[in-house]
Amino acid sequence: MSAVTGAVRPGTQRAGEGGFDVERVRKDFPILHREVHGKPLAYLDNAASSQKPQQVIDTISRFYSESNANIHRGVHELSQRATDLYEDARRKAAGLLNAAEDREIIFVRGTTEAINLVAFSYLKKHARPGDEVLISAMEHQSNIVPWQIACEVFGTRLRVAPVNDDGELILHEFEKLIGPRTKIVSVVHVSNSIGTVNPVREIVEVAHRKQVPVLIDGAQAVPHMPVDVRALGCDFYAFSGHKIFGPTGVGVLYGKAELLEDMPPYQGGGEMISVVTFQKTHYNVIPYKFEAGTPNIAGGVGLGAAIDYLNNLDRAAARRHEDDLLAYATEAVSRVPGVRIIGTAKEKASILSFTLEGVHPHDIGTILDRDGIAVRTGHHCTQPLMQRFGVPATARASFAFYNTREEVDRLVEGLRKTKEMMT
Ligand code: 7TS
Repeated sequence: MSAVTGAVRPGTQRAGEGGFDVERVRKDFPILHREVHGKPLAYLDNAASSQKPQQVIDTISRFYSESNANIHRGVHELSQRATDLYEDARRKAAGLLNAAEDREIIFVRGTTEAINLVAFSYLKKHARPGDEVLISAMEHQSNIVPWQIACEVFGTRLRVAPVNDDGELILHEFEKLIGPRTKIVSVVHVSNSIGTVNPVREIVEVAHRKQVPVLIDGAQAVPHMPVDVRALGCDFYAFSGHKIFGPTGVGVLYGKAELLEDMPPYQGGGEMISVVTFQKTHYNVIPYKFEAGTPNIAGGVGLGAAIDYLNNLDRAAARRHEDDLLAYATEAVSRVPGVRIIGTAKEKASILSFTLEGVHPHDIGTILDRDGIAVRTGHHCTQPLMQRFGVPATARASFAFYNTREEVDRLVEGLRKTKEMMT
C-alpha cells in the first residue's frame, strides 16, 4: 500500500489543536468537501459510521480492477494474489490489536457478528442451564440481544452490572455479580451513546481472578485509541471496519488461540471444513473454522488499507485533537440554554450526547441537517441506558480526528437556532 499522503507524522505537523494538522488530514477524505442542502457538510455522526480516505477507496477499486478472484481455492495467479492481499489484511489486523498470532484474527461482518459468534459458539461448548452471562447497563443492543437469544437456547441467564449517574460502570457491583455460575463477561470498551471509556484492563483482571473469560466490544474504541489485546489480557475483542475508516460489511473478532481452537464452528459451509463425508465432517483449523463461505474479500483488503492509514497517522496527536474537540464542544454545548449533557464520565472518548429542553431530539437532527450538520438522534441502540437516564432519546455528536472546532461552532449555532424555533 502506498504511503498515506495527508496523514500527519511526527515532525511534519503544523501547529493546530493538539499539534494535529487537521486541514491536511481532511484532504484525504473526499466526502468531507461536499455540500449538503447547499451548506458545507459537518459530519458529526462518526460513531455510527466514519468516512473513508481516498487511500481506502482506491485500494478497493484497484482490487476489483486488478486482483479480483475467490480466495484460498485457486491455483491460478489471481486467486493467489487475492488470497495474499486478504491474508495481508489479517496480518495487519493482528498487528493493529497486537495479537500474538494471525490465526487469532477471524474476519466477520462486523462487531455484531463477532459477538453472535462468541455467544453461540462459546456458550454451546461451556454453558449449562442455570449458568450466567454478565454484561453492563451501557451495552449496545449488539452486546445484549445475541446473549439473550443464546440464553434462550442454552438455558443461561443474563446478569447486568449497573452504571452510576455519570454513566460509569460501578466496578464493585460488577465484581459482586461475577459468581461461580458466570461463564463469560462481555462489556463495551467505549460507550457508543455516551462516550464512557471503561477500565477494561481492570475489568479483565477482576473477571480473570474468578477464571471468567472476557469479551470486549471495541466498536467505538479502535477508532479513537490504540488497543493492545495482550496488554489488556482480554480473551475476545471485536470491532467493525466501517467505524475505523474502512468499508462496511467486514470486521474482526480477536480470540485467544486456545479458546478458539476449543470452540465449535458457528456456521457451516465452504472453507470451514477439512474433510466432508455424509457420515462426518472434519473442521478446518482456526481462523478458517469460523469463516464459512466466500468472505467479503474486497472489504478485508479495504480494511487492511484503513489499518495502514491509521498506522501512518500520529495517533497520539489525533487523540489529543479529538479530546480537544470533546472538551470544546462539551463546554460550548452546555452553555446553550436548556441543554442537559447525558454521560459525564471522567474518561470519555469524543462522543457527546445531550437533550434540549422542550425539543424532541428528532427535531434537533432535522433542523441541523438543513444546515449541513449530520448528528444522530434517537436511543442509539442503547435503550436500557436511555431508561437509566430517564430519557427516551438524545442527540449525539460524535467526532473523528478530521472534525474541526469550526464544525463545533456550527453545531452550537444550530442548537441555539433550534431552541429559538421550537420553544
Ligand atoms: N457495539 C457498539 C459499541 C457499537 O457502537 C455498535 C454500532 C455495534 C456494537 C454494532 O456494530 P456493527 O458494525 O456490527 O453494526 N454503533 C452504532 C451507533 O452508535 N450508531 O449506529 C451504529
